[in-house]
Amino acid sequence: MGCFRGVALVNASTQLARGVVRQIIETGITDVVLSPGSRNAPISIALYSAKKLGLLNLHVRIDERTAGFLALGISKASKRPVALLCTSGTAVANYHPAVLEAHHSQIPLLVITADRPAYLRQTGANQTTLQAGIFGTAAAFSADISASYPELGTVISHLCHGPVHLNVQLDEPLLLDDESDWLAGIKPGHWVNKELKKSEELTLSHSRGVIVVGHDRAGLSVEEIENFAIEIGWPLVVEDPLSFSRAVPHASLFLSSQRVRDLLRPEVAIVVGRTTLSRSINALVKLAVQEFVVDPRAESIDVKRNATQVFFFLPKVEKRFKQDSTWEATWNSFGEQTTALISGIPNWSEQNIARTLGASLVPGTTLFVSSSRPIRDLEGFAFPRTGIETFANRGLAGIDGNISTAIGIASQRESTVALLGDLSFLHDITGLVGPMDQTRVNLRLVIVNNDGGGIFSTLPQNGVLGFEEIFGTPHGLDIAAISASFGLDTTTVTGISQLSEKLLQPIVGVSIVVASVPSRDENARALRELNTKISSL
Ligand SMILES: Cc1ncc(C[n+]2csc(CCOP(=O)(O)OP(=O)(O)O)c2C)c(N)n1
Repeated sequence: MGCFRGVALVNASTQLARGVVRQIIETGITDVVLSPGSRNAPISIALYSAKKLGLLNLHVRIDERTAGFLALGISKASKRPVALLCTSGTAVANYHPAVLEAHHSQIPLLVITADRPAYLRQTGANQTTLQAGIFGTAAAFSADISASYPELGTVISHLCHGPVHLNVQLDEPLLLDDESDWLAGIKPGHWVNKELKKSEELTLSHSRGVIVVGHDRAGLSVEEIENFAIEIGWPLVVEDPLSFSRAVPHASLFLSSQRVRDLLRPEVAIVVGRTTLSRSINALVKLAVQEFVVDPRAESIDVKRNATQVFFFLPKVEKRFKQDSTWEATWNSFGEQTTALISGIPNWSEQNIARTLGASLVPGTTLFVSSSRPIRDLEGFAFPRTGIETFANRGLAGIDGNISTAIGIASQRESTVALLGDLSFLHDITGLVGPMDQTRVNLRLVIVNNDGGGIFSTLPQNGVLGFEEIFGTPHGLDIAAISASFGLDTTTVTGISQLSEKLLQPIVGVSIVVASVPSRDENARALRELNTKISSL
């Protein structure tokens, strides 16, 4: 028994749990994703009290892997830390994928795992493993705390570097033995993101340069990058064309031609963030005489990032070159020629689905896009525009947790669309299990169903012995029936006008549109044919 801030006598675990929850609220954390269990009961009960008083939004998910990605999505969209809580044992390990993704994207997740007291470790006690520090270097900070009242200041301060792990040892009794008003007078805090703004300068003396922007923009805003690019005046090559209307269209496609790359060989490339989608863009960057990288993550995560110079923030630019109008005109001309070429792609194809979706999203819509072909089809085939806010899990490009991340993002926005491959959908099917009413979510999931991993047909392993069994992995499942079994409004579309019509309808609640497409083989063939045409540009 102990005295918590002089309020009442409570058991040690309840006291500890309440201390943790108070500090969560005082830090400015507003959302917690909880997965049920016994060992975490004191914290779960304390969180519920806080929720009842309107101090926290509590999201409950039975699957910790799903919960982790839900928290990731909420944090990405709200730009605030989100806390997770689970019980001891395998539950903890289920957070690992989301923790890794959060680490590589520097997303502040406060991962709270309940544990038995340290004296029970390695004694054969039930549901007890060495879970303190289990996330290794993926956690910006790990703490293993026990009954004495913990000040979480240090723990919380590390959230600006990514996920933080708080392992909490809770001894029995686990249930509360008083009903005191322990949250009286609490003042919810306001989370302020640490701004990384230092003044470093970059002098540019060559006129033939290019600015390349990775999908997650290294966490920088579209506006900051736009202004930076306008000031420099070089062609803008982006992985996410839905955020930059002045980007050169279809650059990832025309740069796949060695001849075009040689013609467009830049003297300087400025790379904002990481470019993880197209070999063609990375090949162009390699041709540059000088490469400058702008990415805050190079300070702590990608510390071996190699470039002429690495900046952790957008530098102030001193321009010592004359604008070369023919340089930009050459880039634009390849963009225009490619636009003309892709108008010939099959109408009902994965490429045209991405292109149509990119063009038809209503301004103000938020888009989440899964890894694999969907994000590459948007990169290559969507025409540059603005008015859409885009998200993807590009930290580690996993096909896991995509539904959950999209739901997390959608819970923070009015209207969200997610474009997912069928395997990405199936991988996170438990993301659909959960009381959707707890999170106000307007989300339309568009599933491109090519019955397996379409990307592998576009890669060199296409055609190896056993390809279908070990790469293609057809599942033969009825995605629409699966989603309908979750009680979700489900439509199957098999034509581009049907899809366009659907995309224009208001997004209310969670619904699923299954875009059933021709074979993965046909898709790869269409891409090859296009590449052949591009190589003769
Ligand atoms: C968690 C995880 N497991 C495996 C992979 C490897 N992988 C990359 S793409 C892919 C197939 C994705 O299929 P789907 O989502 O249907 O998209 P498609 O390739 O058909 O566009 C796989 C298995 C991964 N990126 N992440």
